[in-house]
Amino acid sequence: MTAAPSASPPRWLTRQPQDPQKPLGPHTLATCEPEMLCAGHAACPGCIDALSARHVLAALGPDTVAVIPPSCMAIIAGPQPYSSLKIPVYQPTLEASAAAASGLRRALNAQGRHATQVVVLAGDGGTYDIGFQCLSSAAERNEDFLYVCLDNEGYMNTGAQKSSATPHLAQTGSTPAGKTSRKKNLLEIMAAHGVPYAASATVAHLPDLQRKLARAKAMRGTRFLTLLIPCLDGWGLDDDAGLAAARLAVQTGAFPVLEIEDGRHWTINSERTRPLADYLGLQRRYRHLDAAGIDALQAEVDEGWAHLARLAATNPAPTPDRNPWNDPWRTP
Ligand SMILES: Cc1ncc(C[n+]2csc(CCOP(=O)(O)OP(=O)(O)O)c2C)c(N)n1
Ligand code: SF4
Ligand SMILES: [Mg+2]
Repeated sequence: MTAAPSASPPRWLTRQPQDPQKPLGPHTLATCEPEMLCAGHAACPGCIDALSARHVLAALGPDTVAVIPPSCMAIIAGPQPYSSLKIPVYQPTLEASAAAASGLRRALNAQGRHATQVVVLAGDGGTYDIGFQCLSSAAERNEDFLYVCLDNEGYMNTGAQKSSATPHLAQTGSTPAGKTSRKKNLLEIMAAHGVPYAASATVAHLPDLQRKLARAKAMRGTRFLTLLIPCLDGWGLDDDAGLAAARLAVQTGAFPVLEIEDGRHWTINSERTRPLADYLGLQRRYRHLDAAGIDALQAEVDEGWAHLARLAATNPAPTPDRNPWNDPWRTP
């Protein structure tokens, strides 16, 4: 006997459009900020793309408009009127996020809505590669928005192809033998534009991320924040390993957590406490490496870290509260 078809349609079909006049829901985040990303979104279970966006939006507050180009985050935000976000979302082409954000900012200013935040939530492909021309020219004009790159180190939404954010030797769908070139150093490129604020962070170090979001929110001009998002599917991680991978990326120095003010004051907010092999061993995309491959990557991390240390030593942050040793994320 076949089962009778269910009388009720799938839950996502029955969700009602968000009422912009309705007060935002209860304060559910640890920060007591209003929640702006609803449950029931379409991220892969366990993915920290959604968790990261949730904290970014909570820090910015309800008076925010988002620009989200094609990416995993666009899938998570979902189509109107069924969007998982309680704020207005504009989806531009993959090339055009920074131009869209520039235009939105100017339109809001023309309406006198100077306090409304404009935030871009874009993937690494839409930032390092396809949207880079737009981002560079907006940064050169010092357009007033916060650009958050959700860096999962590949074109993940379309099946895990390599981007210029993919690290050296990592396997992707389009680099099955391992990527032959290194990851583009976008943070340093943004610093070279002289933007007021450029920083890296992860949601696995939440107090550090929240502090950086608060600082970025309080500034005007182009603010750039890149967040490492271990992709469960593309990196070959267990469903519950996203946060552990982000933590290991920082602890091994594969993803240094830092801040750059006005393009010239460098502060390293993390320290290296573990060998790179601990981080690589968690991921399927490095399973093809032998000991020599792992050593080569360790040498690259060492070299990158020495370069950063020189920058931070010769161009330190101007005020004492930027001292990384005071950063709250350092406590377990
Ligand atoms: C110009 C252009 N090329 C290709 C695509 C197809 N496309 C849609 S989403 C996507 C992946 C974007 O990757 P990324 O920005 O890293 O975001 P992720 O999916 O990894 O979150 C691609 C290639 C497109 N929309 N526009
Ligand atoms: S493909 Fe990767 S980054 Fe995208 S939602 Fe799934 S786990 Fe997250
Ligand atoms: Mg990506």
